[in-house]
Order: sequence, then C-alpha cells, then structure tokens
Amino acid sequence: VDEDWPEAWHMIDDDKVENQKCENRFSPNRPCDVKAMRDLGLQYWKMDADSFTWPVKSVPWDPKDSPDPRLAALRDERGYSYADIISIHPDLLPGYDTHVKNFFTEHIHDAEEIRYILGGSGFFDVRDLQDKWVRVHVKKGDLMTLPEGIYHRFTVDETNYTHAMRMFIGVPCWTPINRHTEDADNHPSRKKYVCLYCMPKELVGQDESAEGGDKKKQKTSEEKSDEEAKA
Ligand code: KMT
Repeated sequence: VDEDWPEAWHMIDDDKVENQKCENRFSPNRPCDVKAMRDLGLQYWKMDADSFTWPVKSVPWDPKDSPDPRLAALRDERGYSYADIISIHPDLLPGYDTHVKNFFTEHIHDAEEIRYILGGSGFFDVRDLQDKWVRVHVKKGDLMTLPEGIYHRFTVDETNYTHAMRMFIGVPCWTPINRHTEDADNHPSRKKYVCLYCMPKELVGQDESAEGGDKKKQKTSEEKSDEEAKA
C-alpha cells in the first residue's frame, strides 16, 4: 500500500549539495508521491526484517536459504537466483569511502536493481522524466527495485550504515554504466527505459485499446497532471 512506501522528495541541484549524505531537500519541501515513483518504474515491498536474522556479510548468500517465507515467495515469483549481503559501514566494508563514492556516481545497469534494506538506511536518487533527482529514503524493511536503464545513484545517509541484500536474476553483473564517462544514453538498456517510461507526449495514448495499454493510460494521466501543474 502507498503509505508503506519510503518518503521521497525532489533534491536541490547538485551544485548546491555540500554533503551527499544529508537530506538535501528544497525549502519548502517538494515531495514526490508514490504514483510518481511508480511511473518511473520503481517497485516496492514492505518486508519484516526484524523477525529474522541476517548475516552481516555474505558474498554470495544463497537466496534458497531465506528464513522469511515472504522473501522466498518473492524470490520464486520473480526468479531471484543470486543474492549477497553487505554492510556499508566504515568498520564493516573495506574501502568504505571508495565504495560510497562509486555508489554515488550516476549510472545505469543492464538489469533491474533489487535491494532489500535489512538494517540502517540510505538514499537512492533516481532521475525523473525532467532529468531532476528524486531522493528516496530507504530504511530497514524496504525492498525496492529500480528498473533496468534508469539513471540512479546511492548513498548512505548521516548514520553511515546500510545493511543490504542485493538480489539478481541470473549471473550477477554489478559493473555500472556511468552516465558521464560512458555513452550511457545510447546503451540498449537506457533506450529500453526511455521507450517504456519516457514516451513523448505526441505518442502517448495513441493505442490505448491495444494490449498493454495500461502503461500508456498511466502516462496520459501523468502528462495531464503535469500540464495542469504548469498551467
Ligand atoms: C549500488 O548498486 O549502488 C549498490 O549496490 C548500493 C548499495 S546497496 C544499498
């Protein structure tokens, strides 16, 4: 349900950011609602991370070993065949500062990003359709997926601690395609994302009666509210 989703807001521009680990909200705050997050392709499950114990670190971690039946059901439904568990904390992750820096370099992946926050918290930043950052504050119990090809980055918050499970369908590939140092805009995964989620206004709703028209309907209402907001 929508109330379970993490809080999200539009971020101040990068050239105004002094500390990536702070909330970096506009004043007044500019919230980003759940519909807007869904329209960008984000998916979310509220999990019960408290009732089970998780290793501090396990690379890999066999998702068949899930002690949580809900996680096992998601794994089976969605075909999550690989997992690992990491603790992003200065004392628990060798090369912490380098990792934090790399996670925060804007990138895409050629597969869905699946992250289950087992403890601590952090920020996923995703680009919206206007290419502005939306900051999503994830906490313990949040399982979130980012679609293939979405521009994003991650940072710990001021607690400097995120305990996370990373899941993958098939053989994992963590190598990011960095936006500013590679031709990410022309990568097939980016093109796929743009096709699915950033359809230009002129094409929106042209074949609503066709199968799969649901997304186009969503886009139509989103574009409408966008226009209303600008009017
Ligand atoms: C990534 O790909 O950016 C990460 O794995 C970040 C750490 S998981 C919360």
